[in-house]
Amino acid sequence: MKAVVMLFAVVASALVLAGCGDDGSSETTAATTATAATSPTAPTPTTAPTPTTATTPAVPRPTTIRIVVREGRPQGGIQRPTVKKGTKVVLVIRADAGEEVHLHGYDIGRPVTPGTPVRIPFTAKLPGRFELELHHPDALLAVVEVRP
Ligand SMILES: [Cu+2]
Repeated sequence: MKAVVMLFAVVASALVLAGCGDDGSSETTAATTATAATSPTAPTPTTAPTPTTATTPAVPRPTTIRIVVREGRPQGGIQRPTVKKGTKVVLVIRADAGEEVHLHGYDIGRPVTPGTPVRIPFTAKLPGRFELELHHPDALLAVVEVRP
């Protein structure tokens, strides 16, 4: 029985460690798969006043949000972009320092290479407010609001 308890403890701590940070790859894969399954023609069972049919172009362009970080701070202050649920979004972060950018909630992390913009493409299918952070050093870069 002791072995079983130990195993559980190991699994539990692994889950905790995965909560914030560096496991971007597996999360991204899952998100991409789910996107393909749910996105294009699924009817939206809401009371949203905007029709999603006639005015939608065939290939929606992604919403690009650009952030420049100098000396650990987002230039122009913390951005608070708002997008509609289902929008394809690309975060483009140009940072002169730091190890990782991390989009909370969607839990997407990407390593930072100074001088090279980091791209985080994702589909905004989770409504709420989500912090985009720089890690090591830590700084809040933006808060992305996804409206249902
Ligand atoms: Cu974080």
